[in-house]
Amino acid sequence: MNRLSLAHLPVAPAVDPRSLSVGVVHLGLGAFHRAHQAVVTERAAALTGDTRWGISGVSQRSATVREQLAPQDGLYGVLERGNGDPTIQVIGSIREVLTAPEDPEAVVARIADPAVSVVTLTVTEKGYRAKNGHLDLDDPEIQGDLTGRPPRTVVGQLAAALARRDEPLTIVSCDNLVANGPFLRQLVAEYFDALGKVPDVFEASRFPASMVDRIVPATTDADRDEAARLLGVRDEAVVVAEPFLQWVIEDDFAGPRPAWEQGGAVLTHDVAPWEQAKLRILNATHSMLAYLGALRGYETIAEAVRDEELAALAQTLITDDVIPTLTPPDGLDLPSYGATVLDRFANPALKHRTAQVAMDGSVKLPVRLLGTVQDRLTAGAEPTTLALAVAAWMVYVHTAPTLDDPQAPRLTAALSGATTPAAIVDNLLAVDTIFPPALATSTPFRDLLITHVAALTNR
Ligand code: CS2
Repeated sequence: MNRLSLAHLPVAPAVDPRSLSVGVVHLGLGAFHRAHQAVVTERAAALTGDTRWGISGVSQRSATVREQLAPQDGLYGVLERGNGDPTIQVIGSIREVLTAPEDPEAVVARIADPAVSVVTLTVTEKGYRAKNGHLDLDDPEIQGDLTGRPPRTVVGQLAAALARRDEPLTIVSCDNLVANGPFLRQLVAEYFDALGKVPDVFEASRFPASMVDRIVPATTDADRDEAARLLGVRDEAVVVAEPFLQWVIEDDFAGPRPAWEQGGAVLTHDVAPWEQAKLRILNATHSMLAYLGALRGYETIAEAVRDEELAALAQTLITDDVIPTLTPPDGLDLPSYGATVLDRFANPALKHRTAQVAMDGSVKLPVRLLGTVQDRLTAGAEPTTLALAVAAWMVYVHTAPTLDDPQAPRLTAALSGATTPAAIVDNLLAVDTIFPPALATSTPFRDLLITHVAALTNR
């Protein structure tokens, strides 16, 4: 069977890829970007006829993504799995693939290119290399970048490129972090502080916040076979997604940008209420279902949320513990949003693995759960179900045969010799890169955690 490419194109993308020049650099060329920003960017180009916004995608790790996309001229399918039969659409907005570890200089040069005015990022929580809310200056890769070598970290890449630019840049974080844009700006500022020089262009550059939402499970061989069946050609770069897609972006740009609003994004002056609602409702519930579901032996989120007891707990988390901490963004009804989220999780065709959502808990928990716990405690409330979610993570960390987490060594060390619920809770609460002092020393929180850990380990 032929491989998808410009020469073997069963369905044309919305825009002729050959007409696009590179105007956006995307850092973190994983499945999520391909199913999200790349789709919105292409739709915008199709509707406006503006051909300046082809994407240069940067893979931060292995060459796998390049091996998948380059032989396909950057083309790939988005396999949408909703209620009915799956559908597939070929996307052509990615015009170049760079692999950072192989050619770090090319990444800096591309971001510094005057034709590029926007950088977007999906590098996951750990890609920011922060510790306790600041750039981790003890991180060996950050230290390496600060010596002036071709940068290997995201913050290093952005800083090196900004230092070379004459025109300001807009950098749009699309990761699940609180105030992601301002946070990234602060990390880049801390990097420049450590260097002892700030380029002029930094002040005028912009770091809008953005909220992204689409469930994109890791692609499997079965998905690739399905894509081949639907397309009649092999697509090694296919990604799977649910029909739902949302992108809310703070309208704060330093220069030209794609007309993303034409592609379905919402441009607004205040992203914070959207972002808080999404992180605290969707991502928090996702993590809770991942840990509780994995502990019950469920492979997928859909199986977990179809367990009546777990579905009821997810609902209680949203209604009792999360919604009271939120201010709804204009036009969003929080209870119905919560209901939609649980419906989306129940999509059996997605096969989103609990193990995938469970990974990197040490960097996800603070963003999704711990801020809400803190708010409830401050309000004098008992965050019972939030504590259950955190306890489920604790038991998962304690029992998982292998731990996929940037802090795995520290977590394993913290738990060595801990056998009682109180010891498990106390040893993990003492991990100060996860739990801020106010939570680590909260008696009501600790008591709830011990009760839940005891119940979960008894099952
Ligand atoms: C998930 C998210 O893997 C995870 O931790 O909670 O990737 C989630 O699927 C997306 O944020 C949905 O927009």
